[in-house]
Amino acid sequence: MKRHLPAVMIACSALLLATGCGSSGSSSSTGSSSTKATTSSTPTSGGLKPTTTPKYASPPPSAPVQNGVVQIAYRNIAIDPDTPKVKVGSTIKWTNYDAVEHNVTSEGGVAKFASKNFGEGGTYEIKVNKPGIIHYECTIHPTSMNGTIEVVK
Ligand SMILES: [Cu+2]
Repeated sequence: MKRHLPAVMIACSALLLATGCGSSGSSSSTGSSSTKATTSSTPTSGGLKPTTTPKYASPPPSAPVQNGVVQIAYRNIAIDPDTPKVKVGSTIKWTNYDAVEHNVTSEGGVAKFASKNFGEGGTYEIKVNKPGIIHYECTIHPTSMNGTIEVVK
């Protein structure tokens, strides 16, 4: 099922990106007014830039292997750290430090999970029991909030 789909995945991501951008950029619905500029400040006008597609960066080979409870911060519509390398059996714990809601939703790999949307001060945690790569994102802000967890034995 995942053998022959790169083109589809790209198209799909681009779609996600386009709709995500459109809705969050032009809406005037709730709060979140000026807190979004940080990462990639306004391109031209259309905003259909392939460079902002979620990339799921990988941890550098030299990254230390963490274990126990590994903390990840959701801050400024970004993930920190976004590419931790952890030992099997670790607990990953996300905390939201933003005034807007986020979620943690797996997008492929050795674990499957999906949190609810949670607001400032909210947390979500999972335990990783299988070695391999996990990709996840906040489905509300997928272009700037996508991350990778590498689980090693
Ligand atoms: Cu988010």
